[in-house]
Amino acid sequence: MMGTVVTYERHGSVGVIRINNPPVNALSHAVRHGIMEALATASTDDSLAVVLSCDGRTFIAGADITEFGKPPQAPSLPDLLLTLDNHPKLTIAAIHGTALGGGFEVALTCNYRIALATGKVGLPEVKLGLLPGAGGTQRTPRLAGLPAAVDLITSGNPISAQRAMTLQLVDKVVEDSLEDSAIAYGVELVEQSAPQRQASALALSLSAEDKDLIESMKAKLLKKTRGEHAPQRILDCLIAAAESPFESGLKREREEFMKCLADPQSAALRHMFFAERAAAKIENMPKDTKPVAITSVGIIGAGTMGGGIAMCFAQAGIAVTLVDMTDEAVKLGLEKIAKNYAISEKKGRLTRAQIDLTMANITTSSNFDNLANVDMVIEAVFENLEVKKEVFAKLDGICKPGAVLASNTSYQSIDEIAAATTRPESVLGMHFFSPANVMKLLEVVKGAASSDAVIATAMAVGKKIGKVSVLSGMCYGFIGNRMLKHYGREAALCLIEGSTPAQIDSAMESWGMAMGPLAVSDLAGLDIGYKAREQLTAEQKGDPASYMVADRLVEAGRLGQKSGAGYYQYDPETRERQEDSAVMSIVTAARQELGITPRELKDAEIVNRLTLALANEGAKLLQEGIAQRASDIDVVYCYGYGFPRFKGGPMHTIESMGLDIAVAQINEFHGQLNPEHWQVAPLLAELVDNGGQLADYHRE
Ligand code: T1G
Repeated sequence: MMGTVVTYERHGSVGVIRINNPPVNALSHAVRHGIMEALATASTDDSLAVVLSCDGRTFIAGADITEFGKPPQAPSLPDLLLTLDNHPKLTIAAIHGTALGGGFEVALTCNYRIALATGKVGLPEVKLGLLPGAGGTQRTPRLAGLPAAVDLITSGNPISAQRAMTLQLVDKVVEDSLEDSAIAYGVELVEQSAPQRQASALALSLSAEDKDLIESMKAKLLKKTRGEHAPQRILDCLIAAAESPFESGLKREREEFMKCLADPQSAALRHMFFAERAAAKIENMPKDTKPVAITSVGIIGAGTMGGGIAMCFAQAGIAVTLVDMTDEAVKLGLEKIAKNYAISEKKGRLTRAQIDLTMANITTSSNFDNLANVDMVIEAVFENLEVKKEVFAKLDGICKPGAVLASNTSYQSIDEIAAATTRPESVLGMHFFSPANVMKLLEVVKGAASSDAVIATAMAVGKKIGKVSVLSGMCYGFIGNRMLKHYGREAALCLIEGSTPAQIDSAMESWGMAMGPLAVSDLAGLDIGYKAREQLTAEQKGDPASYMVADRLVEAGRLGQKSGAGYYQYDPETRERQEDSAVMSIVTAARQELGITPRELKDAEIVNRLTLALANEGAKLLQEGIAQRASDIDVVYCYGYGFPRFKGGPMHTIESMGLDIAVAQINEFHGQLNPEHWQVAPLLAELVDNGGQLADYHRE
């Protein structure tokens, strides 16, 4: 009757509809169909109440995201909820794990909700560029009030069962035996002749405060979620909820939901949802590969990166030994960590108790011998190959067999570093991004000798410390920085060809980048690139037009934010960037020296050149096997380089643009600009020829 994903059974006077659709009981077509059938059975049998509960680790965690973009199959979720809302029997949702999205909308349509104390509820649709499309924007404010609904639905963050109860979104919280408690609750409610409450029947009005709140949220979200459409559509649905009867509010919600579903932003955010999960999977890794359990870690280098990395591990409850050359250096490092935590405490992100607990996980030393028994060491000393090789040779003599030895290098060869030890199979790269305690990306770099177990360990520990780990093969700059070189080159060339720092950065920021390329260079420090170029030959440095201005700025003492000026002047108080005519004088001088006559560049050309330069290089490293899959590159750029998630990353961007259009544009640039810079990646040409997709590409 109902297939295997939904069953219906009686427990005395109570009917129990149980869903079992692993891994997260998503509302697939089969589940919707099964529930509809079970409701029909319950509506005609002599049960007095009906409980909806789920097997496995969670209550329904939402609509089945894999079904979006495919032809809809009846019953739709709104059809199902209409039946549930008008069901003749008293209905109770039994919530455990995470009742999210459509799953929480099912619960909100039941007359009562009971939850395990460990349970959470939420409406995360906005994170997928969507909005609650089955009554969530209409029922939530009727139960919890408009302010709470605004927060819950525009943030998309789940709340605890207790918090939900204070908001009238959950009626009862139990510590354990959820299903039995739900059945007993049903009997109790029937005995009390409790009404079949419907959230849809509750009144909701828009007070003056609510109006002000919504207006201020509109402005705040416009700023915070620059360029994203769903948050504004959510607010429109919530206004409709307060200004119109339930049915017309529901109709408005459906219209806005369909706009979101058709919006490329949602396709990009759904791509990112699955890309993040795919990135954790290592292809061709033997199934029996066991990651080493990491309970203690040594961090070498108590500078900005070392300190940030130490915070990640300490916060995850892993014992950290922070080591530097002198006691003074580690003391300074620890003080910096304490200062960072004081800021988090001030901003209410962490409590003093949490900070003390975390700090207790960090011990410091200037003696490498204290690393003899740690499970993993991460080296974060300054970016010099010889120094790193010395450190690893020393660790080789100290660390226990089986310890994982990782380098936080951004560029250097993992193979050369590993060769400085007698155990290259234990060496790999773990490339964190600054500030390491904030940025979610971790590039795990496998060397030629790195063992499967060591790689699996780094990927697993990355998840444990709250990072999104992406595996990279070994090449100069790995995935992110190798591609960034081409992005940075085009930004520098657009400047010298006729644009200004402000135009380039605002073109990229209006397009969606968190920060424009030249402002990012100022943040990172122009001297870093300058020193790296000093190590290169003229040939390796490439076209002087792509670095002359940056060199001249450094030689003029303009190192970026750290010196108060770079491509911009920075307000010493607010750190706000201001345009500076002195920069354009340097640019003009460089143009004259290189014989370049400036021309007008459109924002569209700037955006196209920078995003295509990224994706073209991405396709090259994908075909070389440096990245396992195209979506990994998207994860790297969205979590490490401020690429807008609602664009889905550089590879998704050209895929949705159309590879044939992207290749045609690259060929056009090849004709108009420096041909060396615009050689179409062979993979892109192949995919255009054979009608293939980047998303399906797997290196043989
Ligand atoms: N649909 C399809 N697959 C899903 C899924 C979903 N909703 N949620 C998770 N998966 C898959 C996921 O891809 C992974 O697969 C496996 O389950 C485990 O997930 C009408 C429109 C529930 C908190 O946004 O936030 O309802 O990689 O690795 O870390 O209004 O999954 O193993 O092959 O993330 O324990 C709204 C999305 C949908 C929730 C569990 N719901 N899911 O986290 O496991 S839109 C969501 C999550 C909607 C209605 C609208 C998390 C989780 P694989 P996982 P986890």
